[in-house]
Amino acid sequence: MPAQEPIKLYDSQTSPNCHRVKVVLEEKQIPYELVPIDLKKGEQKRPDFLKLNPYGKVPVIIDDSTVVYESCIINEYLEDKYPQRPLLPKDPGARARIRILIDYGLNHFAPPYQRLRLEVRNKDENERNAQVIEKAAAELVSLFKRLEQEIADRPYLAGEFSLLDAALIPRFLRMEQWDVGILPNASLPRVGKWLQRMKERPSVKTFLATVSF
Ligand SMILES: N[C@@H](CCC(=O)N[C@@H](CS)C(=O)NCC(=O)O)C(=O)O
Repeated sequence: MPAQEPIKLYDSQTSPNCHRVKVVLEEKQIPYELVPIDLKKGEQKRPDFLKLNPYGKVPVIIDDSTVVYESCIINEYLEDKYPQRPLLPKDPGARARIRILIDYGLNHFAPPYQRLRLEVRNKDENERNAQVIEKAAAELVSLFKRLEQEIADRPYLAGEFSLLDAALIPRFLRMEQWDVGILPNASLPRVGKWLQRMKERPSVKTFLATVSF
C-alpha cells in the first residue's frame, strides 16, 4: 500500500477554529501539513480558496481527494475515518451527550463570548466598556456551571478525553488569557482543574504558544 499523503490543513496560526482541529490531528497522531492562510490579506476569500470552502473561512482539510470544512465537522470526519485513539465512546447515547455539550459549549456560549471578544480584542484598554465586559463575563461563568456539574470527579468533560474537550479548549484558553474574572474563578474549581490538565496534554501544548487574542 502506498504511504498515505499527509492531510493538508488550511490554517491560520491564531485561529481557535483551526486549533480545535489541530488538537484532534495531534491526539490521533495523523500526519498533516499546514497550509498557512493569511486572513488579514483576505486569502480566504480568493476564488481558489472559495472552491474549497464557499464560506471563505479556515479551517479546511484535504484528505486525499476529500475536502472538509467547519471545524467540528472536520473533527467528526477524522474520528470516522481514523478510528485509532478514539475520541468518541461507542455507546450512541454517550456520543449524543457529547454532541449536545459541544453544541452547548460553542453555540450557547457564543453571544456573550463574542461580546466579550469584541471589547477585549478590538479596543484599547482605556476604550473598553467595563459594564459590557462584566455582564458578559458573569453570563459566561453562569453558563459554565453546567460544565462544572458535568465534570463531577472525572478528569475530562465527558470522562475520558473526547471531541468535547478538543472542541472547547481553544476558547477557554483565550478566556483565561483575557483575564476578566472568568478563569480562574472560585465558583468553577473543576473547570479550572480541567483547564490546567488540558494545558499539560501534548496535543494542546504543541500550539499553546500560538494562542492569542
Ligand atoms: N464555524 C466555522 C467558523 C470558521 C471561522 O470563523 N474561521 C475564522 C478564523 S477563526 C475565519 O476564517 N475568519 C475569516 C473570515 O471570516 O473572513 C468553523 O467552526 O470552522
